[in-house]
Amino acid sequence: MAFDIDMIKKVYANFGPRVDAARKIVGRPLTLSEKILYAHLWDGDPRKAFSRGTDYVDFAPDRVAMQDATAQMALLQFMQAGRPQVAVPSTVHCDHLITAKEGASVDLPHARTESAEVFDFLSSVSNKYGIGFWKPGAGIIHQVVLENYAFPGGMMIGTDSHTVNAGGLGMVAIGVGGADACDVMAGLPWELKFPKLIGVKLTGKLNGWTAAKDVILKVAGILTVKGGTGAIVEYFGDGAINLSCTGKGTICNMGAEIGATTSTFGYDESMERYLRATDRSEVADEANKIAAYLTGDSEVYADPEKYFDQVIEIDLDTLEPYLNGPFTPDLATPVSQMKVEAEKNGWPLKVEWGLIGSCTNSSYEDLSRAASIANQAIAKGLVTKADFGINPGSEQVRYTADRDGFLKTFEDLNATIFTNACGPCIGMWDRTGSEKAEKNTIVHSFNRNFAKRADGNPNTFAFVASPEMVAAITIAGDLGFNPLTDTLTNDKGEQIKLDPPTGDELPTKGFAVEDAGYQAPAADGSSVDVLVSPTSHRLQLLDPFTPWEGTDLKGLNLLIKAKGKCTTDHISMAGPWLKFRGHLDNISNNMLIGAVNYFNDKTDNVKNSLTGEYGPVPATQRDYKAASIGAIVVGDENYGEGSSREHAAMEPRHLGVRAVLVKSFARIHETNLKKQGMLGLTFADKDDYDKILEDDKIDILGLTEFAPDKPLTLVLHHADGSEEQFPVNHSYNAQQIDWFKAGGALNIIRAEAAA
Ligand code: MIC
Ligand code: SF4
Repeated sequence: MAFDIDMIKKVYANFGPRVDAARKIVGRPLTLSEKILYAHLWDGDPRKAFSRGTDYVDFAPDRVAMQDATAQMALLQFMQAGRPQVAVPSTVHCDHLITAKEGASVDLPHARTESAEVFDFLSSVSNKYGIGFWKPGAGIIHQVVLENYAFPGGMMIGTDSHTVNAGGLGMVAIGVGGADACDVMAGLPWELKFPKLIGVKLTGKLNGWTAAKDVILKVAGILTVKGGTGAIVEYFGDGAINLSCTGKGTICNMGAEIGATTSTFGYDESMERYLRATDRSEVADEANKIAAYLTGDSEVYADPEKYFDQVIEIDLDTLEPYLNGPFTPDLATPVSQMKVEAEKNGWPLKVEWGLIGSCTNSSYEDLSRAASIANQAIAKGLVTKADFGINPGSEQVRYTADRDGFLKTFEDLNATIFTNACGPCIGMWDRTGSEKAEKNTIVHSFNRNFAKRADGNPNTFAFVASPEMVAAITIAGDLGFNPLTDTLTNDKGEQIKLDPPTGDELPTKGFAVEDAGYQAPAADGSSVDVLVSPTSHRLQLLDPFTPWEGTDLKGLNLLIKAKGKCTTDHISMAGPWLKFRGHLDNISNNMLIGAVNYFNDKTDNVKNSLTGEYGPVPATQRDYKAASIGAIVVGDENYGEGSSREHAAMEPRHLGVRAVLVKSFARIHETNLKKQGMLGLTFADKDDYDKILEDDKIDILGLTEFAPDKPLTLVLHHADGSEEQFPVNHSYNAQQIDWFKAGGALNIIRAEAAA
């Protein structure tokens, strides 16, 4: 599984000189984020200062990570790029395609059979192109990356929005679509708008029931799901140093939920301890040599207002534990006020399930602290009132937690130990009874809680909390339970108060594992065959998208005007659809089925302008495609928030949608649209959203002079014969305009490889 020490040494050899050069050019002390960015410029040594939030910059990431659900599309694209091997160290992790039902011993073998075709494909492509392959059961990508590959000061991209988790080990790690990963693996630069910077100063020390999770639950409450857009969040201060490395990972992980490009922490002793505990003393020794470069300059942290675009301060001494939800991760309620809030809002107080796991909170420390609560419950004669499920983050965590008795403790409380995988976090949860769509409450230690996310039931109210709080609330079976003040009645009728959690940051006896689940690629993969059956339902080789026809787009149909929240889960649902992630045509049957139609408040029900009848979104669009009529999708704020899945961009592209026009975009989704040759536009005046009517025919003008910073024009031909027109903005730079013209970025790479 070898982390690449030579690569790390090379990064570190350049790091100091490049940071010194950047400091001179920028003419002031630097934040950590800036140091990492300037040390990873595609052109090598820094030559100019970049403006944050404006300049597009080419970077050279050190690594690529992909998970099974997105790797399929990333690698199908890579196969078209015409390269014999990946250009940077890359890994694939099988974690999303494993349904949680009975428990790991039954579920894992079942998944291996059910998704054998996909796992075999990923394993053989990895083998062929020099990619490390982590088998199903090895663990969740971000936990495995933190344990094996992340390193202070490094830059990584990954085809999953929670790639940002590696900020816990001082990286700038960023979630991207598969097409971006494909570029970097093909040896091309990776482009990003130079981010803005949000500084979060942490003071004090966590205590009592408060956990690292509560820091980010609080930050999410302050910044909301859009507040981090276009920014790196950099944490610093004494409070940061007092957090464990995996706790820092938790905080960075959920930076995805505030839309942040990524989050990071400066190198410190907690990271050194973690590196040594995970068998990477060599990396720690190297990092120690340049430690001063692996954190922000002291002047920056002494006067943060001067250097960050925004500064937030959180005192860990007084931070309360939070429960965030339902239906959005930024609705933050202190545990002490939950009872009142839930009663006021009609959120069901009875808790049906408590789930611990996900890439956010499945570390050894997390399990140990939750187990300390479970242990008390057993010792004090309490049982869980709700069902209880645990997904360990990796085989190494699972094996060690088993050795140290935590899993037995959970099982003694009737918990089900699910596979080391995403499971319920991504709707891969065969929850008994969820089809009845009953109103119910669950609590979990995951990061996302959009409607239907965990179990497909729109009436499941999901609340996000720390693992120890999830354990306590699962035992109480009551969302309003506040373990800081409330008591529970045990089997003898006594009133029991739970003591605050205790736990170990790292296993005192060290980590252990028998088989971590890693498969190294062939040294020479040229003779490895990658087979994709033409009759497969799960995999389909890609056909290139057609280039732009060279004219303005006229007479487009309005496919849907989406109302309110439209996340990637609404555009391309996960759960049962995950199995089609390698088959573009089949997965396109879920296109926008979760989006709410502005004109009738229904999901998956739009007017077909050819027949006048209402029908499902994908079928309607297939009709337009068959009739060679282009279409446009209109959306609200933060359209495409959530996941990095590029299917949300490729499906509309595949089915003939020509443009997506919204009030605002989430970053990864906007890039994904551009990469696939789609037009992603924003209303110059957000009120123009109201002008779009159901029967409109729409023109997009100005494409023959498509240029950076030059708005396009939208013309609405209303059904009553009247017309309206208004400007629409775009953020395409010259290169992205080339992607649009070529019909997608991959068409350009392919042409270059063939030349
Ligand atoms: C998620 O948490 O939504 C996912 C599933 O991990 C996605 C990636 C995907 O859609 O496959 C993400 O966050 O990027
Ligand atoms: Fe997996 Fe959930 Fe993490 Fe996404 S957020 S990588 S689905 S555990």
